[in-house]
Amino acid sequence: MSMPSPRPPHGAAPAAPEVTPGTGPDTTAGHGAAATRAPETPAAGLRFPPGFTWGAATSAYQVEGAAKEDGRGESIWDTFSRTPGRTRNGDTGDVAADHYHRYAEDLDLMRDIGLGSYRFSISWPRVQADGTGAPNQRGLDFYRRLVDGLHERGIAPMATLFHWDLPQALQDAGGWESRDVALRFADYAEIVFRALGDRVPVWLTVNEPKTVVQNGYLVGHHAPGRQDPAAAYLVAHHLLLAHGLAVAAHRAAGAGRIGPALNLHPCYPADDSPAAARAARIHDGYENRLYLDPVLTGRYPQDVLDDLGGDSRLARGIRDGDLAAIAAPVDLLAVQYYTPYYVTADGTTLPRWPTSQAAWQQIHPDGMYDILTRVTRDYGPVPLTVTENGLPTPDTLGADGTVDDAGRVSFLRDHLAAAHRAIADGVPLESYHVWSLLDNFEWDAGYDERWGLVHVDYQTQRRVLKRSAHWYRRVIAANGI
Ligand code: GCO
Repeated sequence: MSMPSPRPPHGAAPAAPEVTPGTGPDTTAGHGAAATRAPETPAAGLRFPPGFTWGAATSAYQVEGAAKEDGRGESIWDTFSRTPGRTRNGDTGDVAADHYHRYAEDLDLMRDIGLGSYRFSISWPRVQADGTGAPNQRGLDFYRRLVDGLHERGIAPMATLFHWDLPQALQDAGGWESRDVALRFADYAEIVFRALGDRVPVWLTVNEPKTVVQNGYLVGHHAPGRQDPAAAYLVAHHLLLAHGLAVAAHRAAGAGRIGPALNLHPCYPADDSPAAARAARIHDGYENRLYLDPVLTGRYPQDVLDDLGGDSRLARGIRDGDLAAIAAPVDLLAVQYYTPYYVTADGTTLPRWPTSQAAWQQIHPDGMYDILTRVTRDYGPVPLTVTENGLPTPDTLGADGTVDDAGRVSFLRDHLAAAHRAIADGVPLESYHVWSLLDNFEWDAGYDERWGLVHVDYQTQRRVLKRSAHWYRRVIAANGI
């Protein structure tokens, strides 16, 4: 079986030299020299289409904190992060950015930046402490307050139903290896649609199923921390089934649009050999087509099924009607882009571009263009939204009270230029969300990596808009870069 290349655990040797913000080498081959351009110089005066929506994203476990409040149950990330040795510095999401208590202040920051859309996730264990049964009204009330607060400020809510924080009780009952969890997810989705459906115009079902598969079940450096390749692809099937069942529940409930959130990675051959081309193709199967194909065409990619073997747990786990359920028509596809892969003839991956502070992330803006145009070319004109794109930078609060994250400004500008080019070439991209609004709990990397437009002092929970947030405000006002 070919091994995909999930994000390496923290501590793995960096793939290539890290970029120093603002002074890094030109990572934008063909798009001007990043190294010599002042960070706030507009790339080319690029205007986005009228109505294009600008947003930022977070997820529940990464920002909310309030881990034990108002009836919230335990999630697998509570268990995982409290297990010694699992996260950097033993960090947990117990407090995180305290968004649960400070959401009103955060909503004001969003308005100040000028966001048109806020993509957040709903914590399943806040809504159903054990993942089943009657809803916890206090949990739902929090999201109602959040959604109302967004509307009051003219910001469109975009809600993700599952961003990895599976109720621990469901993990104890088998987790995503158990088909039953997909059915429980549909019940949970129905509860949430009933409570918030009238106020949320866009829903996302499951966030990055691939990362659960790869990081949670292959490499094991995300919850639930397993290293079980056979289970991993059965987990993929059940996550996709959960997606499809949630889409069906949404149709029954009515209002709004819905789709999945997939992290996609362009997979390029590392050299010109036919063997590298073949290896890149199967790599692409594991990274992209394993998720895109069933959702958008109702079939698993045959090369991946063959590679896994006819008696794989995935193959055995597919029941009649599953693929039809998974392929329930979606209204939009949410794309998350961070890094490309370069695949050698033997199926391993090589770095080609400088990485960010996250060793797994090579900075390659053209990859954004390539992945967006590819989705449109291969799957037709399904409306697209970018729901995550960003990088960590080692931001510190200066003596003058500012945070100069010049590296984030150049990263975002170059990726937006690539997105603009994709739109010009016919990609129906309707919105873009920076990952992330706030510095937050970056999973196994804890609080060491700062991904936000807004700096968070974790001692005081004081927020400061970084230079990138001020820059993004101008981008939004101009509807372009
Ligand atoms: C993901 C998640 C986010 C991460 C972000 C940075 O893509 O892994 O959706 O929760 O924090 O991507 O790694």
